[in-house]
Amino acid sequence: MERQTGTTQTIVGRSGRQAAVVGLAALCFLGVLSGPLHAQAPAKAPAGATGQLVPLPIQLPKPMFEGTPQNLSVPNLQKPLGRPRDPFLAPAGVTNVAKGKKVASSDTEPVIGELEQVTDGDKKGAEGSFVELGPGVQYVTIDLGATHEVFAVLFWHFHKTPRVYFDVVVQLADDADFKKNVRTLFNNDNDNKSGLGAGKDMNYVETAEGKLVDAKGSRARYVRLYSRGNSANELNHYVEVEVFGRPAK
Ligand SMILES: [Ca+2]
Ligand SMILES: [Ca+2]
Repeated sequence: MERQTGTTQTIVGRSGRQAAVVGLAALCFLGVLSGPLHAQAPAKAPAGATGQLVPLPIQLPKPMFEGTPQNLSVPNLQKPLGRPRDPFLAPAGVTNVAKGKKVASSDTEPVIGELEQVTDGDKKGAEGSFVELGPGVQYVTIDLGATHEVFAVLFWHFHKTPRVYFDVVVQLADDADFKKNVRTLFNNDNDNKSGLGAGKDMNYVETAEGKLVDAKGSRARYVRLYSRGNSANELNHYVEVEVFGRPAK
């Protein structure tokens, strides 16, 4: 649609109203003919990208609830999209490089479950498929084992029931202690309660789709996710964290 609008504006500038009317009619005609074909065409790579971009090979778990989440009195809450998330494009061959990787945490003795569950590939929303960390600010750190080009971080805190996790911050770094080359990909702690700096991202409701954060091909070995309790209790949970990337050259 953007391209069609641009073409129409060009015609108006060049040849006046009559040409614009003719151009619009032609575009509408073309639109009728090509509309269904366009709808089925695969997503195109943005101009200037190197190599072929394809949708991330995301495999979603079964939803545990349907429809619009119940009313949650949470400020700065993102409105649900009401349809599946658009495909996220990344270079062909990018996979979940976090699967089975080592996980460390601010809570070394989880209340329920084990830290390994953060990267074990089990994304089910059911009981037994999440690790529960203590109250307050807690984080998990995933060691990718080597420097990777990271394109997206996809994570599920909990998706058995609709919840909002607070002060979600996602960071990349070159070291396990997050002192070297720290980059923040997402931060919805807008009042800086967690002390990592105020973020501008919005609160969101957990669903089976998980939360996908753009990492723009950043190079990093370590990925860290923070949270500070949720709308149902003060605890912190992780069902799974996926990091879509490829080994850095
Ligand atoms: Ca898991
Ligand atoms: Ca906050």
